[in-house]
Amino acid sequence: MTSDDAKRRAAERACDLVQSGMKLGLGTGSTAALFVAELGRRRIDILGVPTSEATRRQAEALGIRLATLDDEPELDLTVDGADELDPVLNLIKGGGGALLREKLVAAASRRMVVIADSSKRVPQLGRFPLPVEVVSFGLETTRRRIAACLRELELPADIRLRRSADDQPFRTDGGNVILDLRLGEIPDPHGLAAVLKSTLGVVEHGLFVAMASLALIGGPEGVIEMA
Ligand code: ABF
Repeated sequence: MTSDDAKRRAAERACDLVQSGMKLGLGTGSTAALFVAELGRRRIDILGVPTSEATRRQAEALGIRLATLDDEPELDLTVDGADELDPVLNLIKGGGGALLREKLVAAASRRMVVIADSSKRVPQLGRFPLPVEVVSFGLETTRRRIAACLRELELPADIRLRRSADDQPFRTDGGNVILDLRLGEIPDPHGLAAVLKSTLGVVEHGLFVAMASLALIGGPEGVIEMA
């Protein structure tokens, strides 16, 4: 079974949770795109709030009714992918650069369900570089501030500015840039999340701590549910 097949299984299972009339947060990334495609295929009448311009374009093309978070500040459910998830459903997200909108939409939802293939499951977060969205003004000062915090927490201060294919700094939908933190392991996701959140220049980080209530993990044996 390919990784795409595993992701598709998880995406289809998530679609089973969707009922007509729901207000849905629509995630970003290849797994979330399979979910959106399946929603379109099943023609379930929902109102979607996309977490990126890419997802907005996909949903629009499928004829899914869309709203913004300002129109609909309370959502029933968000379905989104992840870069890593640990056994208690803490996540690293933002590999695709949409972490800020993903977090805003997930936080506005009564329930967040993660869909992924089994390669995303880890015993401890941190192998995947942690994305941190920062304002580009004063970037070097913010980078130094983050490095100092990491040293204080005895974590490696290997911080890299994300670049696009044309070697220019990658820009998020909000016009900010992303620093990827190569930490190796994150023994205390809560603690690191709090420290990053209070660092000047940081807009948001890709740690989603205690936000997801269910993960659907696709694989050859079917779909495993983690709650
Ligand atoms: C989004 O897409 C993310 O936050 C994460 O970075 C990524 C996962 O991508 P994929 O589903 O393509 O593996 O959900």
